[in-house]
Order: sequence, then structure tokens, then C-alpha cells
Amino acid sequence: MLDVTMRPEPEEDGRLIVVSNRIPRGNVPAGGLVFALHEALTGAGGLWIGAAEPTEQALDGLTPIDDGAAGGAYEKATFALTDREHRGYYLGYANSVLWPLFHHRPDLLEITEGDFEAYAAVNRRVARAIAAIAKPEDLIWIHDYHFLMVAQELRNLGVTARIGLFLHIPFPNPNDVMALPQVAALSPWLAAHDIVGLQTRRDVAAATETLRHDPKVQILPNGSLARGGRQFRVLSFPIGIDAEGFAATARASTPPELQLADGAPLLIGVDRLDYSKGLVHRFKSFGEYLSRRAPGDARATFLQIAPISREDVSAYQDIREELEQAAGSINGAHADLDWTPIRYVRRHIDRDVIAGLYRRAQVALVTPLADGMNLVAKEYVAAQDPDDPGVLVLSHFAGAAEQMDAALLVNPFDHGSFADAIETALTMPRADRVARHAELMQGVFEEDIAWWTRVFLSRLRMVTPLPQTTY
Ligand code: ADQ
Repeated sequence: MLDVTMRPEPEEDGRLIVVSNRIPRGNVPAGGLVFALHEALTGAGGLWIGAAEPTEQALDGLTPIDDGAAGGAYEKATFALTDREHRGYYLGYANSVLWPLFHHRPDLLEITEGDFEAYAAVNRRVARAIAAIAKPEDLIWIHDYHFLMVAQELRNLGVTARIGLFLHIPFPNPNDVMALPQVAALSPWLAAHDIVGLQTRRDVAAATETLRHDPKVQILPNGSLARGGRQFRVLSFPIGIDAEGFAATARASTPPELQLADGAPLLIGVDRLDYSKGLVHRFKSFGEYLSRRAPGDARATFLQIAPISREDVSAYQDIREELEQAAGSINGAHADLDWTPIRYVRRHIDRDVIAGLYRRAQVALVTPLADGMNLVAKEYVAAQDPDDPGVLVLSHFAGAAEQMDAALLVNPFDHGSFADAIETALTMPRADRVARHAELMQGVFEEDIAWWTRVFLSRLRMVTPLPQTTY
């Protein structure tokens, strides 16, 4: 068995090589995963690799992006993929197999012949490109479910550098994993990393349980896992946001006039249009809240911003139709000449406007059915006026719930108790709002994006690189 004793002080490190499917061209959009990686690389220097626009033919190797957006702090490059690979790897295996499976929706799996082969081909191409440049002292940081096979391919190619994976989405339920045609491969894919980073302790428990089913995996007394003569660790690193920056954006933002009646409360939701975000349940719960109103009660407005995503995947077309129907029937039942209870906006809205709307809204509804973390919950907290803050209604099923138990936690499937929580949020006395917000704010500011980057990379640095002779 190899010795992977953690070393207390990092020795000389090589460069940081980051891989993510998305890579920004030009200005880095504030917020979200891409911004987090930009921040990490600006601090540490290194190389960021992401997918090129699909083309007819794909060659091996990397193509530098020279847009000046990194300000010289780090380099960017793309790997190529064909149109056909894009369909099989990205729309197919990543977003029609892994995404639904990892979000506890095996019923939505679309297993299509050839998709896994495209995924494997892209993962191998990425691994070959990295193997051509990686030095043993480098740190390789792989992001998300698009690249689960890259580390194994790198090890096959003899790469001994330290490799970390961060999975931004939940880990699947151990039973659901059986629906993956490549179920037997999942454990060796994960075991090829040194650190497998997940969002929450709940995810670590699910991953450990899944790995335990592999007879070749051993759980060691020090908490490490061992497989095939090497050790690795599965740990949680809950992602954060640039809380200072977001709070400043919210303070400076002047959101558009929404023309609500005097004193009428505003609730807000901001999500990509995705079945994992629980939008239909949220609309129905708000409908339930409305149906309990007495005639003279305040006319609350719920503003849901949800731009379309992944519209080439059929499950996303279905959710769009279902949501439009729900909004139509709830508004039909409750709207008046001068009041539309649900305002559903599919248009892209700029982040600084969103920040101002968060600050303007008395309540945020962040109620996914499954979510790795959910950054909107943290952004809403950062955007509030601490002296008169709004109330966060948060689903138990968002990874963020593990850190944010001072929010009003709800079960999004139970529309009645969700409606109760909306009522509680809208009527919460100011002192309670201030106390809950202060607790939430402390966590969001302390465990921010810089903290997340620091703890992940320092953990990866502490791994002793594998000796060259092992391969
Ligand atoms: P996402 O599923 O994309 O991310 P989320 O964490 O909510 O989900 O992050 C979305 C980001 O996009 C937020 O910064 C939000 O403000 C922004 N956004 C959302 N809708 C927007 C809109 N209409 N206009 C502008 N901006 C919008 C994945 C995982 C999450 C995990 C993150 C980070 O699914 O669980 O929290 O990665 O790890």
C-alpha cells in the first residue's frame, strides 16, 4: 500500500491546472462557478482548461485563449470537441444521464447508445492534453460531473501529480447509482483522485456508502479510502460566494420600479429553469398561500426569474410547459385588474439588477428538490440590509441547508407547510428577522469563495505526490 501520509507544510508546488466544462471568453461574469474559478486562479496562477465551441473536426491538444481577461494572472486554453461529441458528451451523458441521476431523478434518465462513448472520448482527450503538460509537482483540479473519468485516464497515462475533483452537484443515492450503465466504473473513476470534494456531509455519506459496495474499496481507520494499492479521501467543502462583493453590488443597485401597491410585499425566486429547482412545487405552494388569504389581506407578489437552460434536453422542455401551466392557473384563480400574484420572467436579467431585487424583496424562496449547494440562498443573505433584512425560505434539500439552519427550512413537497412558512416569513417581527439574518450573514461572510478555494487547495497540497515509480 502506498503511503499517502499528509505532510504538514507544502513543499515546492508546481502550477495549478483547473478543468471545467465552461470557460469564460472575455469578461468573467460575476458570481457562480466560473467566477469562483477565476478568483482561485487569480490568487494561485496556473492554467484553466475548458471546452471549445463544437466544430466538425476535433484535434488533440490545447488552444490558448488570449483575451486578456485574466490580466496576466493565469493562462486559459480550450480542448476541442466535435458537434457529435457535444451532443453525446454534454447534452447526452452529462446532462441526460449523470445530471438526473445525481439529482435523485433516475426516472428522467435518457440512456442513448453512443453517448457514453462520446463522454469517454472527450474525457480521454482532456486527459491526454493534461498529461502532455503536467509535471509531478502540479496540482490538477477537476470540476464537476463532465469529467468523472479524467483522473483515471491521467493515472493510466502515468501522471503522478496530485489530482482533486470537486463535484458541484449532489452525490446520488446509493440505490439510484444502480441505474447507471457504468455503475461498476464509478468507484475506480473516483479512486483515481487524491481528494474527492463534495458540497455537504450528506454527500460524503452517500459517496462513502456507494464506495463501500465495491469489494475492492477499504475504509481505513484514518478515514481515508483505499483501492487498488492507493489511498484517497472523500471530504466536504461547501462552496461560498464573494459575499463582500455581492453585498456592495446590492447596496449600489437601483432595481427597476415594480409598480406594486403601497406596502404590498415582494417574494423572489432566481433559478436556472431546471427540474431540480422545484419551481412547480414552489408555484403551487404560493398558490396554496394565496388561497388561504382573507379578502382584506396584503396582496403579495412573487417574482420568479428563471431563464431557460439546456433547452435541447427534452426534460427541460417538459418542465417549462408544466411551469407555465401552473403560473397561468394560479394567476387565473387569484389575479385582479391591478394585481398579478406570480410574475414569471424568462428573460436574462443582469446580476446587479438581481442583487438590487434581492435587497428589495421581503422574502426569498430557494426551494430546490435537490441541489449541490445553491448560491442564490447565500447571495440573498449577502444582499440584505442587516437592520431590516428579508427572510430566507430554504429547502431542506439544498446543500446550503446544512450551513444555513437559521433560515426558515421547508419541505418543498409539502405545499401546506410550505404555505405556512410563506405566511411566517411575511409576518416575521423585525427583531426575529434581524437575529436570523445576523447568524446567516456570519456564515456567508466567513465561509466565502476565498475560504472555499483556500481549504480545498490546501487539503490537496497536503497530499504527498505519488512516487514516479508506482506506474
Ligand atoms: P447552478 O445549478 O447553476 O450551479 P446555483 O448555485 O443557484 O445553481 O448558482 C447559480 C448562479 O447563477 C448564481 O450565482 C445566480 O445568481 C446566478 N443566476 C441564476 N439565475 C440567474 C438569472 N436569471 N440571471 C442571472 N444570474 C442568475 C451548480 C450547482 C449548485 C452549486 C453551484 C456552485 O447545481 O448546486 O451551488 O454549481 O457549486
